[in-house]
Amino acid sequence: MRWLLLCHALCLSLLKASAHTVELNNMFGQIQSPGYPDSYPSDSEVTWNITVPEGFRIKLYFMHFNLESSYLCEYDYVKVETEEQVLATFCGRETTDTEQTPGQEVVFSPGSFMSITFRSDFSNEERFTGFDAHYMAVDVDECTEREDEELSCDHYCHNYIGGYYCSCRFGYLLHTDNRTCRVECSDNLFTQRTGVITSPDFPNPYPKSSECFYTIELEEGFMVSLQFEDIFDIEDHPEVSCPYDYIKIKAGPKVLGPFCGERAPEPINTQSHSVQILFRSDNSGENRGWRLSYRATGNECPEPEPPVHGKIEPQQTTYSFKDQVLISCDTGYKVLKDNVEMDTFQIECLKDGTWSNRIPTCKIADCGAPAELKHGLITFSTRNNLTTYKSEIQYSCQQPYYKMLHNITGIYTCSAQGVWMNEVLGRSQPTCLPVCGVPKFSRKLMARIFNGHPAQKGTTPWIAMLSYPNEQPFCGGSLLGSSWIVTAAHCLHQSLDPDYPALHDSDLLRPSDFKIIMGKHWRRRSDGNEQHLRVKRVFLHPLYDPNTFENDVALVELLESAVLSDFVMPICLPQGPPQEGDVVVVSGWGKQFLQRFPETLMEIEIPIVDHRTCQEAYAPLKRKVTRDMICAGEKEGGKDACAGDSGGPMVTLDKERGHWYLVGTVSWGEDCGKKDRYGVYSYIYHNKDWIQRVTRMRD
Ligand code: 4AZ
Repeated sequence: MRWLLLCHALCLSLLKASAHTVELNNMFGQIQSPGYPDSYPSDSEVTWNITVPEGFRIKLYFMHFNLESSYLCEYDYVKVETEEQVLATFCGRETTDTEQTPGQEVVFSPGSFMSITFRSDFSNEERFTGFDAHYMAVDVDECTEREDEELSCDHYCHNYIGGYYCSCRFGYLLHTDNRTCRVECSDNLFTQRTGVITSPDFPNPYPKSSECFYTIELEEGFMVSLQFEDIFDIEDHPEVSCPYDYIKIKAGPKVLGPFCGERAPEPINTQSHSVQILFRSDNSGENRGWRLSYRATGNECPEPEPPVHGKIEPQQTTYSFKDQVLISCDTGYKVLKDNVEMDTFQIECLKDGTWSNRIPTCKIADCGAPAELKHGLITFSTRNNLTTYKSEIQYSCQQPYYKMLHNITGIYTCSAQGVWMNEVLGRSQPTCLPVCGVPKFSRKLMARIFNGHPAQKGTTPWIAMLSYPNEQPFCGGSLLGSSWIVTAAHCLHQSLDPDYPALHDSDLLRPSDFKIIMGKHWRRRSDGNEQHLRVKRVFLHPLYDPNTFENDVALVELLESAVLSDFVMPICLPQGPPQEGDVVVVSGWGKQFLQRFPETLMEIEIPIVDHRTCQEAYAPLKRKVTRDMICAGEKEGGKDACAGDSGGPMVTLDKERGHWYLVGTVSWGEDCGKKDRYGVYSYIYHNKDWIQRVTRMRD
């Protein structure tokens, strides 16, 4: 008893001293009642504090359980708890007191901490063997088990052993809370005059933890008005004004809002051209957001009055700041602004409600005075010589000496663009070309006369006299156009040594060595119709041969054009070869029989001679008649050209076209008017291309 008493006092103090706490940090372990598997002592208290890492919980189960049984486990017990709550209290024996023993029950801690306390009271009537329990850390699947919505992932949850993490849908960013998904929405600039702005994802719930900035920035002078439309749903609080999510509007110095809830703000006229909108959301809530349309308006300008003969586009009922209108005029009219003509003119409504410019007027298109036409004249078809839109003028050439190239009408109309227009030539001018080969005075058909006969004045207006400055005539020629003379090359190449007539430049007549006289009839006298013309340049045919007289043709360019008249008119160039037997007229002031020169221009009418016949006639004399030569004359002789006639015209009438044309120029022959000796002429048709190239004359 002494021992017992002693023990009672000592053991109690000892046991009280054994009321201790064991800290456990392992991932698993075993805990047993004191003395296990022997019976546990009375008055004993042991606490095991098990701590496992965050993200784990503790699983506890019993392999053996044998404690004193009591009502509500008042005496001996095993209590399982966390810092906040008791998870289970066990006592009794597994065989008899199954109600309060753990049996197969497994206890889980909600968090990473579990405290197990074993306690025995002062008396044990029987022998109890205590308990044997095991614990282990088990993973928490935060993704499925988390009840606290405040802490769950906003979009996607990924569990791993000992923890979890969140991720976001495409287009979202994980907030620094590692849980909510926010959006990047701070760079929204609106510069158009109208637009619609919505919360992100509208009308789906807007993202959490986001701060969105929207800027409407227009030019000064505009005023932005805002109107919320459709759904308005921003997380609200019944007592506090917009504590979570809100929209705030800053316009100039004014700040409007915060706005939240389900009632949209009334339309707002900001009176400012620059508006900032802030939309903020916190990390919770599922609200659908908002949509607002904005419109920028400015001061109105008065309706512009279209000018007479003009219009204004676009036509609107009102015009306000920055609106532009285009002023254009009816066809045939031009916009006239500050004395400058243009097609259109644009004006703009300014911020003070005035137009940027006065409205211009419409002025009828004016083609101005038509350009003068050389050798032509202009007649106006409209009264008062009008040159405005639709006015008509008629160009005509000085008849009968000139005619219009291409035989066009010459009617020009003033176009809407203000230029004179012809239906064929467009805006280019007509050209007046000299009429050729139709003399005013037609020759009377003469009865056959011996030799030549004097020409009637004016019947050969194309004939040119080549004369030295001392008025001594030396050759003939023919007028082409108004500034060219065609003659014989040998007229301009006067070799000092007739036996070796090589082509030396020094043997060529220079322009100042001779002159051209047009309108000549009398050989030595003047009748007032002559024109003395100076020479500009001389062109010998490049294949002219002074030995054979091949290509005996030359062109003389006049320094001043001939004035066409009843007595001065060019000859036409041939359209084709003449026919054998065609009668040609040869004219000149050359020698007559008995070495006498005539008083006036003389002419003969002779037939073209077959080339072969001519060649044969000259064969005995060893003179070659080549393809560039053409012969004329009568077999029996008589009518012929002679010295001084060289270069002069041999012409015939083109009956089809009704004009005279140049067949040849007088070139050479054996003596003059001899039987079986024909006159040889430089064949113009053969060298027509060269003539047209040099003179730049067209057909
Ligand atoms: C000459 O000496 C010349 N019978 C011109 C023509 C004829 C003869 C001589 C043709 O210019």
